[in-house]
Amino acid sequence: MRTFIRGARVAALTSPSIRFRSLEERVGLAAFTLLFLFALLQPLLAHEFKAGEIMIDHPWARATPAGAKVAGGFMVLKNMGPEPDRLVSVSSDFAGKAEIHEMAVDDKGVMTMRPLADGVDIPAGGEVELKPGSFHVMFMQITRPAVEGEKLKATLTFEKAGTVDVEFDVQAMGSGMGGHDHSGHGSNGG
Ligand SMILES: [Cu+2]
Repeated sequence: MRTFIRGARVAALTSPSIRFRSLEERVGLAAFTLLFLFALLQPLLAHEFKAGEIMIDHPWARATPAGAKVAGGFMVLKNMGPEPDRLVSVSSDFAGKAEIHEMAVDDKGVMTMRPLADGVDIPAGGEVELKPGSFHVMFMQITRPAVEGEKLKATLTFEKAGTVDVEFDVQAMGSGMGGHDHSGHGSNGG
C-alpha cells in the first residue's frame, strides 16, 4: 500500500493536470468513466456462454411488436472440439415452446421456413451462425412482447455438450439483415 501511495504522489507531482485531485477522486473518476463507457458500448459488446466444446457467441433476439406470438433468436455456435455436435433444442419461460428453424429460398424463389426436427449441425472445429434469413430459434406462443434492452433467459441443449443456460439480448426490431418477417407464424402459433 505504501509504495502505491508514494507512486501516486510522484505521479501527482509530475502531472500538473491532476495535481489537485486526491487519489480517491481519481480512482472514482476512472471507475465512473469505465462504467459510462461500458454502458455506452453494452449493446455492441458480445457476450458469450460455453457448454463443453461449444462456444455460444452473443445470443440475441429481436424485439417484438405488441401482440406478436413469435420472436426470432440468433447466435453464433462455435465448436472448439474434434467431434461434430448439434443444437437439438431450446427452451425458455418466455415462450410456450421454442423450435429451431431454417429459412431458405425454395426453387420458386419464395422464402419459406421449416422446423429442423433434428436441430442444427455444428461441424467439428467449425461454426454455424443463426441469423435473420437463415437458421434461427423461433420462440413461439409468447405471452408478452420482447422489449429492447431486456435479456431473455433460455436453455440450449446440445447432443454432446449437454445443456447450458444463456441469455438472449433483446435488440431493436430493425436489427439484423434482410426482411425476415415472422408475421405469417402468428395466426397458427407455428
Ligand atoms: Cu421461424
